[in-house]
Amino acid sequence: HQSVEHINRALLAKEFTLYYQPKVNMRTGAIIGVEALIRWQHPEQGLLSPNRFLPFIEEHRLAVEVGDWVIDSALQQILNWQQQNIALGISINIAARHLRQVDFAAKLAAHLANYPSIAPNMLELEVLETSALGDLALVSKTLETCRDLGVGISLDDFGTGYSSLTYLKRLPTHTIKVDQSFIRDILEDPEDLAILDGVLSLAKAFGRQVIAEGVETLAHGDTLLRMGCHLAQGYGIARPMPATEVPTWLANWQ
Ligand code: G
Ligand code: G
Ligand code: NA
Repeated sequence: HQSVEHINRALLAKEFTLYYQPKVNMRTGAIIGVEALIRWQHPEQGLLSPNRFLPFIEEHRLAVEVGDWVIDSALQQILNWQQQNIALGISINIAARHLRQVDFAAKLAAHLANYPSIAPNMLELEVLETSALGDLALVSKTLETCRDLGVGISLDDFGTGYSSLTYLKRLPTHTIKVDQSFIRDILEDPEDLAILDGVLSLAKAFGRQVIAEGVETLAHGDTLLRMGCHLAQGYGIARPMPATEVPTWLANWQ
């Protein structure tokens, strides 16, 4: 399934789908949104996770087509939930190649204009810190335009790339997502705890929110709360699920 032709056919056949993983405020219990995670419902191979096909897509211009599909699908889903009286924002992952397109922000504005009943702050872009973003001046300008549209911006997998601090300083992000590799061992590893503490101070100084990724247990949640990190996402809260399961999950939360 690693060819441009296969991916294009899958797009046409509507074989891609988005799963959604909730993000919560553990202190208040509020649901702050969901992250959209792409899956490929392959006719022969079943449900494929992104690591099976995204690396290939991101080497090609296809990253733009798939990325545009993700933006439109997320907006469609926000509208669909709105019509069920569910006000739920969606975060989408943006590939570096997609973000580097000079018309990225203009196209995002055009997508939003197709959904006049959706407030732009219902959409958030997760920018992957590990992917070389390339021309930082261009990316920063693009993200500023997106921010000015009202769209949220978060810096994903924070701490794992080679230019975390530069990105923190230069990119207009609202939120930092601490990579799950720093969260996993916080119960037993004082060094990871020190990293988390440092990231929380940095974020505070820069006026950014922090969300912890990969929160798998209640004990992780308790430790994070004690450290002052209230926002969390992870299997301990919910696994990524199809859109149809989200309303039931919301009704049963707490
Ligand atoms: O569930 P998980 O296997 O969903 O996702 C693995 C990784 O794939 C995520 O960490 C994320 O960075 C990436 N990913 C998931 N969905 C998308 C998407 O729609 N677009 C892009 N560019 N990356 C995605
Ligand atoms: O980096 P990004 O936020 O896009 O990461 C999402 C990836 O992490 C997806 O593959 C998702 O399925 C996975 N994920 C989400 N929560 C957890 C968790 O609690 N533990 C682990 N191991 N993976 C998680
Ligand atoms: Na992400």
